[in-house]
Amino acid sequence: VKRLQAAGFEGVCGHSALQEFSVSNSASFWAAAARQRLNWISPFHTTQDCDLSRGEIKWFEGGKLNVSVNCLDRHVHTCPERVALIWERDEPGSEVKITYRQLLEMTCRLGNMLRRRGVRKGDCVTIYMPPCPLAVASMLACARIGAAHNVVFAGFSAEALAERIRDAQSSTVITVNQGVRGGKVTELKKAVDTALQSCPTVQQVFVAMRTENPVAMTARDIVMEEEMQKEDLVCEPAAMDSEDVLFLLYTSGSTGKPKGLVHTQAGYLLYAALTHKYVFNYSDGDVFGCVADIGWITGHSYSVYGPLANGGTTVLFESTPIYPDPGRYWEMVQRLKINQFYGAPTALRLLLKYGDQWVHKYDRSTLKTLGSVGEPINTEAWEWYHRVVGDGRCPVVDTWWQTETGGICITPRPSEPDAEIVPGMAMRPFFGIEPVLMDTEGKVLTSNDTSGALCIAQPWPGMARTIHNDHQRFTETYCQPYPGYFFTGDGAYRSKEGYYQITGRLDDVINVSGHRIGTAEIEDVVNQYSAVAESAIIGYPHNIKGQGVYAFVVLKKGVNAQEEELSRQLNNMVSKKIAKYACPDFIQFVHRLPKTRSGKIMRRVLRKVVEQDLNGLGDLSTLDDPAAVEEIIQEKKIGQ
Ligand code: 6R9
Repeated sequence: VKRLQAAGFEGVCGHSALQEFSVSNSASFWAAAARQRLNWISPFHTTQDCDLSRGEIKWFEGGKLNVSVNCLDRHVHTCPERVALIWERDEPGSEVKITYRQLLEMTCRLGNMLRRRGVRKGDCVTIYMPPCPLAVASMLACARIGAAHNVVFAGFSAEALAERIRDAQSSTVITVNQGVRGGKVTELKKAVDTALQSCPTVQQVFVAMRTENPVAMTARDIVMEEEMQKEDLVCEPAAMDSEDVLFLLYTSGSTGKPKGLVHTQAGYLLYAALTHKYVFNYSDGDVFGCVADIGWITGHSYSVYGPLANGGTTVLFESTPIYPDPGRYWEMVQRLKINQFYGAPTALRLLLKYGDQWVHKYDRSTLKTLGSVGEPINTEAWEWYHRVVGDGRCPVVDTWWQTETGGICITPRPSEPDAEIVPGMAMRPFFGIEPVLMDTEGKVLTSNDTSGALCIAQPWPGMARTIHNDHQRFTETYCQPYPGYFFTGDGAYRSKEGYYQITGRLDDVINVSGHRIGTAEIEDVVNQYSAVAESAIIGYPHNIKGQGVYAFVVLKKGVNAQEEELSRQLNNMVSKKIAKYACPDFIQFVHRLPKTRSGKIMRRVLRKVVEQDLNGLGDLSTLDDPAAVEEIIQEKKIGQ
């Protein structure tokens, strides 16, 4: 143990010993890591002060640091001309490279601009932008002056944006005039205008010009590039406490309202940096290609904070996997000489259908590690990724984690480049992570070859600290289901060898093309439609999207409308209020929903119906009216 502590743990003793040490001596492990990996303005005095049962999580108290200094200034001192960002724009071959020096300058100008325009430490700035250098610089500028950021995925509708701006109480929004994706222009500034009709707190909107097309500007709008040019290249970084808020990021839960998970400074950054380095075996000079949007946690941790904290070169991907053709990813790998590629199973499933020739066309010899994230990866996609994309040479790391965990928690090769990998398994915990499986009674399952609810037994620095303005929801969701443990909402299987495989959500959250969405959120929108009495939204297996959306809709009595027209209108509403990906693939109008006698919709039964597993309907004895199920089976839309 002494040796491990002294050596700071790099390359020492092999993975198992290190992993054991990191869990049983978590405070000394993380203290050593924090001292070694982060630049501190003043040192922390208490490594950890956590009470999982109350959801009180504090790391590195007493310490002061600035996240943007850790991501920029310290690398500018050693290698100012190293490329920090490669902006892979929608049109292949039009990429833009930004060095660490340039990114620091952009960040400082933006930091000064925000400060001069009244943004203060503790304020929250909403960023509604596609992946681009100005978006990253905006995030880092917030970090520099001590404001929190709230990045909203640019695919979200105006209403979804408005809800997040209101909840975050932002008075400043940063956006672009238009987005460009898959050869199409999206009207992002217009969406902001619509959103702001219901956001009275917003006083100013900075608009960066992604395209040359002018957009309508109002008195509160400011052209960002012009404004930045007025600013100084030097911006004094704020000295932040370890536990000050770094950002909010909204994600879906099992009830209607999205929750703004809160991540703080030091612990989050340390965890993103360490996982980025060890999970992907990232070395100096590598080009890291995470194709996630910056509006998701994957973009935060592995396009922005992890790679930049490590002084890496990171790709910002603006396009889609099939633009201009299904060879896009691999053409990009060849052109940018990407060494680690990190993407989602849904894209792989889509691409493998187009055939191997799209992959073979391009030189992928730079690739060293292939990562997967966001949803379970099926064997076919895993094998294809490994055999075709990686030519059987590159390890595939199936990384399990969540917005809540801040960074990767279960993954095949934390620090051990030659470890065994079982296809389709997330395998082993990262340092400091102690996964446990729980049975239905809330007892820890100690044996192997068993399945249960996945919990994590002790806190780690990257975990979310609370839900913005709703700590009670935080403790109820994550801490109370299994007191003393962090509950993930996922189920998992632990193999005979002790390896983990994630089996999927245990709650009413579904995963459509890697986008997490609560079924209740969609129901909420559908139920707002005047003709609808009630609805039930169910996820069903979909061979490309992973899960698709199936809607059961009960109309109000006396409504006599055309089903096709109604379906079209309901789809429009969902797309307008949430996003396109949340739209149902099937809408089945039914007379009634199967309910328990206490009035709860029996989703389990509906799920079995859409999965076409009629033998698995299970116990129907609590059903109020068994005929309801029969009707639904007769009229079901799927599998006909
Ligand atoms: C990083 C991210 C989290 C949920 C999570 C789980 C699913 C993520 C997975 C996976 C199986 C993997 N998930 N990675 N399921 N294998 N490798 O995706 O965060 O958007 O918060 O979603 O995604 O169900 O609970 P987030």
